[in-house]
Amino acid sequence: MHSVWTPPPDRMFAGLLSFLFLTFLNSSSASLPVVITTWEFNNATAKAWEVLSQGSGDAFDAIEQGCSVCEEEQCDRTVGYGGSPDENGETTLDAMIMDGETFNVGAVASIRRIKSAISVARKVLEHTSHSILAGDLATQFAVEMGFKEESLSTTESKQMWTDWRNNQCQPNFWLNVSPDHNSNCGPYTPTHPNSIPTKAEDHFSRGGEGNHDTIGMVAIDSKGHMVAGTSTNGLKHKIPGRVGDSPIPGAGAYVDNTAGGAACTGDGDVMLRFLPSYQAVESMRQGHPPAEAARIALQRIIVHYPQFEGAVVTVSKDGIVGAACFGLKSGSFPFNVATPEFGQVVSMSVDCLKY
Ligand code: SD4
Repeated sequence: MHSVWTPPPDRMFAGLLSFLFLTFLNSSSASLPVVITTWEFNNATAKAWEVLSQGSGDAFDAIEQGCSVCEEEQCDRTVGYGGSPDENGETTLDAMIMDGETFNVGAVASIRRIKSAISVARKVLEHTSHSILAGDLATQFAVEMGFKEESLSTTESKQMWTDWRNNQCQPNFWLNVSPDHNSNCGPYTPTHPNSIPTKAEDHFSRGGEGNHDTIGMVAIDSKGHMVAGTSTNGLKHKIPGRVGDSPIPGAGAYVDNTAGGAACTGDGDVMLRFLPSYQAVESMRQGHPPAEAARIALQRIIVHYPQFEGAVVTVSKDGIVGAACFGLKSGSFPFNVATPEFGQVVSMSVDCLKY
């Protein structure tokens, strides 16, 4: 068990935390290293912090080992094996790692039967000239790199899938098909698309409650080298073959040593159309503070998709952190930060933007 500090529900501490947070957000620089993680994945952030502060100190190792903790713990069942079964009942994984110095990216999309998606992504970065490998052929690559091929299903994920089948395959992500996808399972055939969907109303919630919590992480080592990473099993009941934002550079995460880094969580099908992580990094480059950069990235989405649900975490090259969210049912977005000032993992939260 890692030593993780989480604030007691006591008002004084909550006040102190907000004060620290605001001070931190408004300060012009912070000391390094720094790690920031989407959601409250304390053990994953603690592992990354341990690597940065006491281990190799390497940002790649911090991201890989931090995200791996979530893959092993099946964080919220939305990271790693045994979660988000697709329409065939299979769990597939998306993951990415990006180097803020070289802009090199390694990613796997819809990888099958391999648990350690983030580690395979790192192998893509380190042992190939490509950026993204997908599906069964990504599995083949992983096996060649020494990873074990095994089922990602669990009793729980099989039950989730059975319940969904027994509920006439509701909810699902189909549109303009016959038989009516709102009350029937497939197979489907296409019908004339009366109107091409542009606003994806309630798109994300179609996957049902709890369809969130991808891990996205950005780390800066003590020399200012930045690395970002993501790992997810995507959305519950996704159509097999679906790839979300997480393995797409600029969408799920983006990082540039000369500006900053960002990582996203939420409705990936919508987010990847706007490259919010890239947008946030570019806003930081133009001088916007990290929290504002996160807000700008989301505002670009919500003017078109007011039903959107998602969040962004940001960190400038100087180690100042920020975050923003929109549309989350809870009204706020928890995330983790570790810095030398805090000396450990701190859980923070930001209220979601109002439309
Ligand atoms: C996806 N963005 O695959 C991921 C899901 C997610 O928080 O982030 N959930 O669309």
